[in-house]
Amino acid sequence: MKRPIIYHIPVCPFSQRVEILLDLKGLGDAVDYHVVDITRPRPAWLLEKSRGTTALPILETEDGRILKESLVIMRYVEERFATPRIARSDPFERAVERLVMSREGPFGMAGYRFVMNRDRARTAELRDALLAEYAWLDDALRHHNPDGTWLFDRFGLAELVYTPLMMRFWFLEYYEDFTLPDGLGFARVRRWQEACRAHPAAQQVGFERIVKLYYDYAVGAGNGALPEGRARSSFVFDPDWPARPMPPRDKYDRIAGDAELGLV
Ligand code: GAZ
Repeated sequence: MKRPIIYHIPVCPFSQRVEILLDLKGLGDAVDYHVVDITRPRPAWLLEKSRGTTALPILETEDGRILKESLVIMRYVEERFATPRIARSDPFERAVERLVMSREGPFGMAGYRFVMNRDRARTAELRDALLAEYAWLDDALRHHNPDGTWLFDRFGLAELVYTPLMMRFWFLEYYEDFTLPDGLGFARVRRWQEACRAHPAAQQVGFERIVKLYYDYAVGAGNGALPEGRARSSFVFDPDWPARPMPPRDKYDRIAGDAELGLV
């Protein structure tokens, strides 16, 4: 039987959202996955499907129609494979879920700007900008479910939108020594983050893989771009990440070469 195809980049947080959603529905193999190498130019056949844009994931339906944007693809999956339902069914709760999800863009951007920065004079400001996003989430979680773990009674849509980003932010723990401050303003979101990262439906990637693959982001090169002095991206498929050493953490002082990173 033909299935929808998701074209994606390994460790891309946006396609992990769709993987988690299908896993929660017990439909892990309802779509096929096609992996795209971000370190090479996009093939012409793929650019034709996307009509020229390069961001992934994109979903292709069985009859060849194309959808872009992870949140749009998630909603398509939720409506097309409607049971079990993952979104809240109560209209007010559904609205709260959407409100919480509406901050995923600024949240993701704040973490990525922080990890990519190499100017020590800007570190405190970028850290505070990310903490402001966490504080907003803490307030929302405390308001809607002060004593629980999730936004409502289980790992749902809001959780699966943020979890891939919170897992990527392991790179901040490693490269920036970033952790949520102790104390009240972050206790609720810390509990949520820990439970989200540990959820069985979200184990497609782990700490070591993220820290190794995102080394280039930590030295300021995003989306498969090559940092200065390097011939190979930290996102290459070969040598694969388990065979490589843990990268150096001194991102402000220098950029490690291909050999040191185990890329040759
Ligand atoms: N809004 C889209 C969605 O699907 O939700 C975002 C998709 C996206 O950015 N995909 C990336 C991509 O295909 C891979 S994952 N890039 C290659 C290209 O040619 O565009 C996240 C960020 C960020 C930078 C990178 C990423 C990331 O901000 O992990 O913010 C959240 C890329 C500077």
